[in-house]
Amino acid sequence: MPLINASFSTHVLLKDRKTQIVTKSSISKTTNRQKPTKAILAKDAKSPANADLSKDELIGFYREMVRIRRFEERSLRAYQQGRIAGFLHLYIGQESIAVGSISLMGENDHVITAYRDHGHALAVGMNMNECMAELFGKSTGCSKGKGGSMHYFDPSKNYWGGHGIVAGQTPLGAGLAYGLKYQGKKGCALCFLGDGAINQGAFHESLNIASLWNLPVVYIIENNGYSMGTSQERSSMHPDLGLAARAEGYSMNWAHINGESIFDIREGVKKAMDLAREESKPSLLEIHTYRYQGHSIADANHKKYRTKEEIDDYRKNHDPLSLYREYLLDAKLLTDEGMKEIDIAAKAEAEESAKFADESPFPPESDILKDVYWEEDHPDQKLSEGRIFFND
Ligand SMILES: Cc1ncc(C[n+]2csc(CCOP(=O)(O)OP(=O)(O)O)c2C)c(N)n1
Ligand SMILES: [Mg+2]
Repeated sequence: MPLINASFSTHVLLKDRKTQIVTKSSISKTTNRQKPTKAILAKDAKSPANADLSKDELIGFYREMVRIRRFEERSLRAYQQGRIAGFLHLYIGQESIAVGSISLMGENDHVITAYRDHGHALAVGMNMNECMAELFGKSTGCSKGKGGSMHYFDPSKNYWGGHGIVAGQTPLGAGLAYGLKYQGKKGCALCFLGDGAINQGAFHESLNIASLWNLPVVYIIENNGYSMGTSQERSSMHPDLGLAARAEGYSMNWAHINGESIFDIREGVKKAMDLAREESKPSLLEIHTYRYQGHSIADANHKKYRTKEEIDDYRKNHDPLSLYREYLLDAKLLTDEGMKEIDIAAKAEAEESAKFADESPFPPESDILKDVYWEEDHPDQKLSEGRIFFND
């Protein structure tokens, strides 16, 4: 049932088991990919998932990507100013993935991800104030200041977190899909994971069950080339067909997608979502991307396991935001002036969110046992009723 692109900027999700033989060199390694030209984006823009997008929608994607980047930059500054403690995993460089994929979500589609979760949260429509306040550990945060960077959450937006255990979200992604199927709802679960999660047992158990039970789940590997301090090539057996080919073992559809092109992302993810919604079939997608910052901001060594030249090359030649900006300018969908306005507004929004977070109170000490499983075992001492999701 696979697959796949040979050229890395195109992909097909075949429904028949006719695996193409793809040579090793045909799948570009993340460190040696082809330089995306404007022509690639312009070509991708004509694909079925993108051809009918309105000008407003196209500009909207740009606005969302800029908002995420400015939010991340502002939170980095807040961390350096000592306003944020604990972990901070930034999404800079990967924005096209959250924005492109989540732009395809409908009412019955759900999303769940790992700890690098700010981009997905903003893309589903959570506001910057609640997101920044969560980083500051304030009670106005989306998880009442008790989750921090890794545990954003908003079920009202079909957003199920924010999970710190590598691959811990992958069985939950299967569970969301199972819930949809059980309730007879036509929808799907988008379950994002990093390239460092693909060898976890929980992930393989999830793929097995998803395929065996035909669950409408789309697993999306955000392959940014690195886990915590190790390159993907050093940590994962990398078969000729790339990481997504792990799906072969589970008779599951798979594909490679170029993370530098928001259009390629939408095209590939839409095919997988359609397959999930229409035929209740799972898929495994590998989107090739890059992160500019360290694993977390505490990762001071990130220039020791990769070169400065590599980082600079991505920023200069492969940045999904810059490439998309160039596309919009070339297509005369937006002017320099329009770009500036979007940027100024995003910076102001991020700045305002930092002010909001700063001025918000910390949760009271009496809240420490509120909204935790402990209450389930101590019902007489319960401080809140909690909420049961996904049960109606
Ligand atoms: C089960 C488990 N093992 C180890 C860790 C420590 N850890 C946190 S992130 C990480 C690397 C994951 O890298 P990847 O999946 O590529 O995600 P990225 O940070 O690149 O987004 C590791 C090993 C953990 N959180 N959970
Ligand atoms: Mg990674």
